[in-house]
Amino acid sequence: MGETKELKKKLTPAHDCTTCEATAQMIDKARRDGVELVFDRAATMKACPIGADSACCKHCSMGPCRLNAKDPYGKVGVCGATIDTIQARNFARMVASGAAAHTDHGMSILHLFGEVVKGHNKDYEIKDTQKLLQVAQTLEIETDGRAYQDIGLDIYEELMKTYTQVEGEFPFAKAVPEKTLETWRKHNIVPRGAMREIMEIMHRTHMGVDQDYENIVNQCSRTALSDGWGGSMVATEISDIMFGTPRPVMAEVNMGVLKEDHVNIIVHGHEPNLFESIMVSTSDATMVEAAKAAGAKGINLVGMCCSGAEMMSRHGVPHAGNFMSTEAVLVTGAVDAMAVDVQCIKQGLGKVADCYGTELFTTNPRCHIEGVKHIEFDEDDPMACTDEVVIKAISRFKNRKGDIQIPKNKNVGIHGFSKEYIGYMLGGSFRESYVPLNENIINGRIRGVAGVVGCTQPRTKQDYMHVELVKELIKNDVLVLQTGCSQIALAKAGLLIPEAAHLAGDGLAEVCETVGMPPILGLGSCVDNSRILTAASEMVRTGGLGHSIADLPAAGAAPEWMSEKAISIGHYFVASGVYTVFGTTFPITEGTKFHKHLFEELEEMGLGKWGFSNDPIEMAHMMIAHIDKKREQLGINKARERVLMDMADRQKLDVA
Ligand code: NFS
Ligand code: SF4
Repeated sequence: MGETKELKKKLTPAHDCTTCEATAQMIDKARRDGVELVFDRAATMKACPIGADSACCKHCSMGPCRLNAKDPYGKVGVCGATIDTIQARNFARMVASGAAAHTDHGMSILHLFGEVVKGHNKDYEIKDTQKLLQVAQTLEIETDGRAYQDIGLDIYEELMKTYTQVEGEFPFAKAVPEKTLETWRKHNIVPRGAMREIMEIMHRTHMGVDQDYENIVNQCSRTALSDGWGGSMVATEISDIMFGTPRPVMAEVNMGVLKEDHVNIIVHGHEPNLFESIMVSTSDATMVEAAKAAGAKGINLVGMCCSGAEMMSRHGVPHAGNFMSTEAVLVTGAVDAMAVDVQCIKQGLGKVADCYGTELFTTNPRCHIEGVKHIEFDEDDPMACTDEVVIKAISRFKNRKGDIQIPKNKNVGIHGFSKEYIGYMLGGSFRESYVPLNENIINGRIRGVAGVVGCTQPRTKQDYMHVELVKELIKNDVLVLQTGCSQIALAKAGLLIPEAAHLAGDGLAEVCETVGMPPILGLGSCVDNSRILTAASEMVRTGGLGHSIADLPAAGAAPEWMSEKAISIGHYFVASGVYTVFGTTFPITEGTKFHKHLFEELEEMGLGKWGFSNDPIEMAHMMIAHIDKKREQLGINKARERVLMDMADRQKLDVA
C-alpha cells in the first residue's frame, strides 16, 4: 500500500505525459486498472546522468570507467582513453546498431525479392514495373527488350552488393549528386558494403583500436551512409517494386479507428511483408464469415508505428498511433490480437496484453519476447502465420471479458507522398518534374524544405515538440516532409490535410492552394527517410539550387528521438549535407572537441552538421536561420524579400 502511494506521488499527470488525448485517457484508465505503462516506468527511472552525457565506457573489464562531464578533461579511462574517444566510440556503436537494424530489414526485403524474381516464391510479385525500370536505370542496368523478371534478377544481384561488397563503392553511389559524392570521396567515406562498414565500426571501437575521434566519426559517416543510401534505400525501392509506390490516400489515425463491434487486429513493427500478408488473411471470405459467426460485424485491421505508416501510405490502412501509444492502445480492451515483427517492440507490451486479454504474438525469428507466444512468419508460407493470428483474434473476440473503452479521437489525413508523386503533383500528372518546386524555392514562395522525423518518447511530452516545430516551420514558409512516428503525431493533430495551408505563411499557402496539397507531406516509415534523400537529389539535379545536397536550403529534425536507428538516420542526413537538429537529449558532453566536431567542423568539411534544442520554436528558428544562410549563399534571398513585399502590398490593397 505504502508502495502504491509512493508510486502515485511520482507519476506524471496524464496530460503532462502526452498531448494525445486518446493516449492520455488510456494512461488514466491504466492507472485506475493498476496497470503500469511506459510513462510510469519513465517517471520512476531516473536517467543515469553519466550515461546521458556519454561519459562512461564499458568496452573492457579494466573499467567500466566513468568520466566527469563537468570536468571532461580532468580524467581519462584506465586505458588512458579521453572523453572524446569514449564519446566517439559510444556514438559509433549507436550508429552501427541503428544501421544494422535498417540494413538487416532491407536485406530481408531484398532476399524476398530475389526469391520472387528467381520464381521460387509465388506469394509476392513485381507490382510496380515502372519503379523497376527506374531503379534499373539508376543502376545502369540494360532494360531494352528484356523481361521484367530478368531485369529484376540483375537488380537483385547488383543491390545485394549494398550489404555484401567488401571493396569499391556501393551500388546507390550512382544515385548521389555528383558534387556530394565528390565530397565523400575526398574524405574516403563512400560506403563499400554495409556489413563491412558495421563490422569495421565494431572493430575500431574495441578497446585499444581507434582512439582519434575524428577518424571514428569518419567511419560513423561511412556506416550511416551505407544505411541511408544503402540498406534503407534498398528497402524502400524494393518494397515499392513489390508492393507498389505510394500515391496519396486518405487514412484515419488514432485510437478511434478501433471498432467495438469488430474483431480488432493490430500489426506493429517495421516489415511490410507481414502486414501485406495479414491484409490478405483478414479479407479472406472464410475468415470474415468466421468473425461474423463469432458475433462480430467484421475484421478491422489497424497499423501502428512504422509498418503501420507504410501500409497507411500504400493502402490507406487506418493507424492507431505512434511508439508512445503501443501499450496504451491495449488498455482499450478492444484489441483482440496484436502481431509484432521487429524494432521498437517494448517488452512491456507482454504484461499489458496479459492484463487486458489481448493475444500478443511475435512473428520474426529475430524478435522473441520471453513469455509471449511466437508464431513464426515464413515468407514461403506467409498465410500459415497470418491466418493463425486472425483465428486467435476471432476467438478472443468471442470470449472478450472486461469493459471496453475506445477513445473517440480520430483524424483523417492524406498520406502516401513519394519522391515520384511530389514530382507529378507539382510538375503535372504526365511528367514528373521538380522544376516547379525548385522555382517556388528560388522565387521565395517556399523558403526551404525540412524533414521532420523520428520517434516519440516518455522523457518529453508525447507529440508536443513534433507538432509545435512543424507548425512554426510551415508558418515560416518551410515545406515539411515527414516520416515515422513524427508523421503520425501531425496526423493526430489533424494537420495532414490541404486545409492546414491556413497555418502556413502566405508564400507556402499560395503554392499549396494552387496545387491542392498539404504543407506537410507524409512519406511513410522511417526506412522511407531514403525518399527524402532521393527527393533532395532530384532537387539538386533539377538545377538552380546549387550542386550538392549541402547547398540546398534544407534542414532536418528528430525532436523526440529515442532509438539508435534515429542516430544512424541523423548521421546519414548530416553526412549527406543536411543540418540536423535533435531534441529531448543528445548523448554528448558539451564543451568537448567531439562536440565541436559534430556540431561545427563537419560542416566545414562540406558535410552537414548536428544541432540540438529542447524548445520546438527555437529548433524551428535554428533550422530557418540555416535555410536563410543557404539562400544567401545561393544568392536567392533577395527574391524572397520581393515576394514578401508583394504580399504585404497586396494585403494593403485588400484592406483599402
Ligand atoms: Ni523510427 Fe519506426 Fe517510431 Fe522511432 Fe520506432 S517506430 S523506425 S525508431 S519509434 S520513429
Ligand atoms: Fe575503461 Fe578504456 Fe576499458 Fe573503456 S576501454 S572501460 S575507458 S579501460
